[in-house]
Amino acid sequence: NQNYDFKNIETKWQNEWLKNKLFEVNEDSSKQKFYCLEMFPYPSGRIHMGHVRNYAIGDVIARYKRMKGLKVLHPMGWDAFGLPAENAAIKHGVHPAKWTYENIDYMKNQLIKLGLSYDWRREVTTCSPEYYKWNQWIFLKLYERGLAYRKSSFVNWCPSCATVLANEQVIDGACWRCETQVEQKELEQWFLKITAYAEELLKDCDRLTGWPEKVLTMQRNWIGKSEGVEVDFPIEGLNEALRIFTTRPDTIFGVTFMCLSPEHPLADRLCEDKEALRRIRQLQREPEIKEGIFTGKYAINPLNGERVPIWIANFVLMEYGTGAIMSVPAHDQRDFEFAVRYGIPIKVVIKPKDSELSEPLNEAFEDEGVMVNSGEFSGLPSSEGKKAVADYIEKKGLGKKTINYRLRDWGISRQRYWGTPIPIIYCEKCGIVPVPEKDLPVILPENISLTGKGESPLKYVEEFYKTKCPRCGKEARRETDTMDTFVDSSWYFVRYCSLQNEDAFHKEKIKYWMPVDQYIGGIEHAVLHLLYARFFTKVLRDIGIVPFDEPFERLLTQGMVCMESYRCPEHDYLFPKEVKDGKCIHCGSSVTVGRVEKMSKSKKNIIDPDEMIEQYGTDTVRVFTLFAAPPEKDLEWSSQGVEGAHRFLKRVYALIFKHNKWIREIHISESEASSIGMTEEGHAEPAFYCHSEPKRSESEESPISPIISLIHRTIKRVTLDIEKEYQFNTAIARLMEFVNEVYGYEPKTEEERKVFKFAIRNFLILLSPFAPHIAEELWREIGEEGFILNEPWPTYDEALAREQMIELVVQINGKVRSKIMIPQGMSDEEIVKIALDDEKVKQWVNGKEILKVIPVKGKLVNIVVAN
Ligand code: ANZ
Ligand code: ZN
Repeated sequence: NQNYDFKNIETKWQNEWLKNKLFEVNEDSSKQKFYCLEMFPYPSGRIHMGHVRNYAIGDVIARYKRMKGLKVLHPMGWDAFGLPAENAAIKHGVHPAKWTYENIDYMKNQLIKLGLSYDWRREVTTCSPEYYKWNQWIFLKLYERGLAYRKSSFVNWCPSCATVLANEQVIDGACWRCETQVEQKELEQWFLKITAYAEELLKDCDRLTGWPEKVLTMQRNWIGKSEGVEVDFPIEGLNEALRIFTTRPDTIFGVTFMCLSPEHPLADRLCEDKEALRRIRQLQREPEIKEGIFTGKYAINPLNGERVPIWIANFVLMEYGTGAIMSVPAHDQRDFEFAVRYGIPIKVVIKPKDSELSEPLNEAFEDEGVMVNSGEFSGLPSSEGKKAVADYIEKKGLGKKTINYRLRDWGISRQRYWGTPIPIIYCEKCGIVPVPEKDLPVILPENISLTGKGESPLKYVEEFYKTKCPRCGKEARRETDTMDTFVDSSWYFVRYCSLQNEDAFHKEKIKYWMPVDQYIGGIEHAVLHLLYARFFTKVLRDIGIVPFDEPFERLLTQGMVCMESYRCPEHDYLFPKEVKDGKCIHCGSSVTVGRVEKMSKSKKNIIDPDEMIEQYGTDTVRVFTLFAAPPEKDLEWSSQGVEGAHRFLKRVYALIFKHNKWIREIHISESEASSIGMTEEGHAEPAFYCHSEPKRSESEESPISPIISLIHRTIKRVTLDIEKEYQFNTAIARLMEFVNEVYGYEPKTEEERKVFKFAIRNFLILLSPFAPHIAEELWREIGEEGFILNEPWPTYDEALAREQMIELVVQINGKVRSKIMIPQGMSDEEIVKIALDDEKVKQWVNGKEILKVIPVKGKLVNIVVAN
């Protein structure tokens, strides 16, 4: 077919690939492996452009590594438990399971239509009992080791989602999903002791050299190690002390009040105003406005014997340190604001090294300085003072040095239906009894009525909760909460190592495939998912399942897919389709164009992948998303860009069809192959070429054919662009350049034809990871057999790939002042930079003002300087 019929081509090859099991992979100990993983999607209904981008990046890497000769594991699955399924059930009356599995069906088909090279035999669906059984198994292992425990605590509660949120899921005091203000609620909950691994999780950040620095910084801050001291402040009139945690013992002489968290066990005893206490407990934590109540009681500063009032304040967290603090308003901004608000004295005990503080202070002085008003410690620099005071406190038995982590244990209980049942039974006689391993999985019952109220739906399903105690056999009750779905995604990458019907923890296979060599996903998971996955990996290591410490060698966080939004005065936000020539298609009003930002349903600045594929084909969509920006940068959607990508592929198609008839007929012999730097099969092959010394010198004498040099250069550039930080955008630009250069070329002699065939053949291989369907189609068109994915990645000859050099002439005020050798084809911008950086040019300019710089045709730069 002379026309680029992408629809037929794409369906045809997708079917062929599946039929021929092209993407199925098994272990092969004689070969090096490469595990390429993209974050699995939540089956929300449809794939969006963010997915397309994520998976296209992964697919190029997987295909490239495979062509480089590695065994590539490239799996996909579904993060299938979660709230939206339940909400859909409440809203539309469909069962969460039905909703979820239908979405999976639809989305799987979309992924296949994107030409993604997944081994579907490994598909993971977290809501299936075969999968969540292992969530339960891991939970039991954690329980055995004391790493899963139950406690009553205040939890973040989203009244709108009617569920508990992990601290990680609360952003600026609001629910990460629906942005409702989060409240505090007391609940019995199951916790996983991630804090037991805090130090290792922190330390191993240093080993993750293949991770973006900003993700590591977020993880380190999240773990939040801080070194300080715990100090006991005796409470006046009570035979008890108030233990506080501070990182600034050097400020202890400046304490003017103490603060307890509203949840502190002493709060009830110290505070008589129960109503005020009740009120403060409802308040938001980590608040904008600091609120407090004075208890009427005093504590004694153990260092100077001063009496300081005890307050209860909403900014003190029960979960951090000891839940109580010594407040030093002169040197802590939060304390300062609180003191100003409530008229508490402010006492300076640190002053700047070389100046005085003017009092009263306008704000806290938080920097290092010199201790003053601090008894025998006065005069010490505060950094030394920290240590000196801490040592003194320890020596006098007033407290001890401690390390605190901001990281808190992971509360996993959710009052939800669509999740993994927690495998625990409560018996009146035996207490908490874990479900025996042999009884796993504890199956989520299908018959359920969902109300969306804050209680676990399973509480009302008698056939579920009614059970026998595994220990004494008496009537008992099952736990009716389910697990946070982040449990599911904390180990799914291990499950992919074996096939669906195989052992979930197949040690040999895990040893072969793990760790993941390249993980690709969104930056939004920088702390939540990525920290939990690291935690689980360490737990699985300690259980003896996985023989390594870290799950993800390299991490790529891809940028967002962005687009401008459109707004009509009548119809509010409009989909791009609803705008024609700047007008709303419904009412004709002019639309306002909003700024370029992340595609989102609420702003309607979205492009549906299905529609794009329908209109332009998958290869175009892939090439556009990969070409428009480097993977880690944000990408702006542009219809001209998509048109451009499409035009490029049409041009490739036309190029091949201009030559396919004769190309098919040509055979290249071994000796001919070596003279153009390739093997008989047509691959560029430096080894072969380099070993035949005489031929090298021959070809160095005669000028190299520009086509040979072009293809070697293209192979080199594309390969290096992929190897170096996956710069697919420039790699594709090279391929476009190649097509431009050869488009009008007509090989005449037999020799030229052979060279040209060689070039075209290699070009198609280079194109194939980006646009696999058209590459496969054209591969057959030029008479090749087999799948292009099974071809080895071409290598290049350094000598042949060398740039053609030209002389760049630099004139200053009309006189030639320097001549510089540069590669041909540089842009004006590049030659200007080279010219201005040249030593000779600098000498001639000699600090004079440059009035004008005029680049000419890539080979001359005129500089005009003031005299
Ligand atoms: C006295 C002091 C004086 C403090 C000063 C700071 C500056 P990081 O670095 O995050 O560990 N703090 C301790 N426990 C707290 C809690 N449960 N809720 C809220 N704040 C708490 O912070 C440690 C500091 O945070 C501690 O040191 C304490 O205030 C406060 F000039 O003690 B500091
Ligand atoms: Zn029992």
